[in-house]
Amino acid sequence: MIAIYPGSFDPITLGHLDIIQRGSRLFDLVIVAVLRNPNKVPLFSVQERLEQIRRATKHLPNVEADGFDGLTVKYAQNRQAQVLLRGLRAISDFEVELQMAHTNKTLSTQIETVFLATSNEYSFLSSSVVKEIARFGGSIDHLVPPHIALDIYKCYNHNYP
Ligand code: COD
Repeated sequence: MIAIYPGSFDPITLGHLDIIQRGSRLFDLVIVAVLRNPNKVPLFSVQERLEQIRRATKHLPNVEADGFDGLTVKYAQNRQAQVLLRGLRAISDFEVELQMAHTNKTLSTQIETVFLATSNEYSFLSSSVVKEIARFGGSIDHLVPPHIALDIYKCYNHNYP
């Protein structure tokens, strides 16, 4: 069974990676799909994010990273995927995720959304939190893989704290 894990991943965090790692044990292939979103100004380009994800998941043979445009379900259909994999951190995620899952169901009845609950230690973690801490010179070593921490510090012109 093929699962798409769609998102912004700007940048990918240990919380995302936990979902990918656990998803890779459930599905034959997990495709981490980065949306090319013209409405958002990202910290990293889609190409940079794909390289970060590939490096962070190189120990997982059944995980790949790809960019996509447009509707997630269309991309899933093109990749012959049956599942959209999503992570849940809190009630606030649940409301948004449920709406997204129902919307996607109206677009394709064949594709199921599967949710994995966050691991306890990552329940507070988001890409925005990581960027905010780094912007003010705090340490993010416990939140993202080391190569991504370096990329982020570089963006904010900070040395490794
Ligand atoms: N622990 C567990 N899960 C986590 C954690 C964590 N610490 N951090 C993030 N996650 C989960 C999120 O809940 C989400 O499920 C996933 O990881 C990705 O998160 P983000 O923030 O990188 O990506 P999103 O949620 O902004 O991605 C939104 C999409 C790009 C998937 C969405 O906008 C989309 O599908 N757009 C395409 C247009 C479309 O198809 N629209 C119709 C559907 S509404």
